Amino acid sequence: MTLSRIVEAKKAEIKRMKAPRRSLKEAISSARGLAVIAEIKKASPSRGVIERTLTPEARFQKYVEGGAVAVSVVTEGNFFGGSNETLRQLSAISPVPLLRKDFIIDPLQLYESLFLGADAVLLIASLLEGKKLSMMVEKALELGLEVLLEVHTPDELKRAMDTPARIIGINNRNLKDFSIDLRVTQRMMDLARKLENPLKRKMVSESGISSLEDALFLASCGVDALLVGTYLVEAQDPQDRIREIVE
Ligand code: IGP
Repeated sequence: MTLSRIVEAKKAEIKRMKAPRRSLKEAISSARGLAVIAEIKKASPSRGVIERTLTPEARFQKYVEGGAVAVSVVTEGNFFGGSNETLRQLSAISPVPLLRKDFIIDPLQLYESLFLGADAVLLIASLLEGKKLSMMVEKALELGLEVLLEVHTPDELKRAMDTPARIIGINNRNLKDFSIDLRVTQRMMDLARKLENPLKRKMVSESGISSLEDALFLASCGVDALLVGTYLVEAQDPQDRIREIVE
């Protein structure tokens, strides 16, 4: 019967849509030393425009060349100058997993991320109250999207550990006043080890990394990866900065 064959073919198509093509968790695991997730971001509320030299494509190539295990693409347009189109274009050519960085508060945005070609999405614990956090994490995973779950406070870390998210991001930046404190990573790593021993999740330190010394300090806190934006975006040759950190 033709209809059943059409449906069979559709089922296979849907299965492919749901299959993660590039795994962020595996990319972090397979890094030889410290993994770097390099971010493409045109502007930020705290700094204004920061990208002054390269197109997203050119910057992307340099990140991959430098040894970034994954690339974070900020798609938020109004405050960060990002665009969904950039993510779509990079997804078609990327050999590394792509993280969609946006303010995801509704399941519809998870479907959108999938269709834009994201491999993983950022979810921010402080924006998802109560049961909504687990619900959104589960929904993303169900769609074959990996989750980088961002936390900034002990309470958020505890909530994150109660979800099935396999990658936790510790944001050194306080999103309320944009202040940076790298010791947030140190304190949260201590707590993470108390909450889950041995730690089974990949831990990422995010934001405010502006020198090799910063990277080495965060590595000493025991994180698996660093998410670096501004420090790389301000460099015309970001591949050198990435190499310095990963080597
Ligand atoms: C990168 P920085 O300080 O290296 O540019 O930070 C990244 O952590 C930051 O862009 C970020 C972000 C976010 C952006 C962290 N959480 C949530 C948008 C949304």
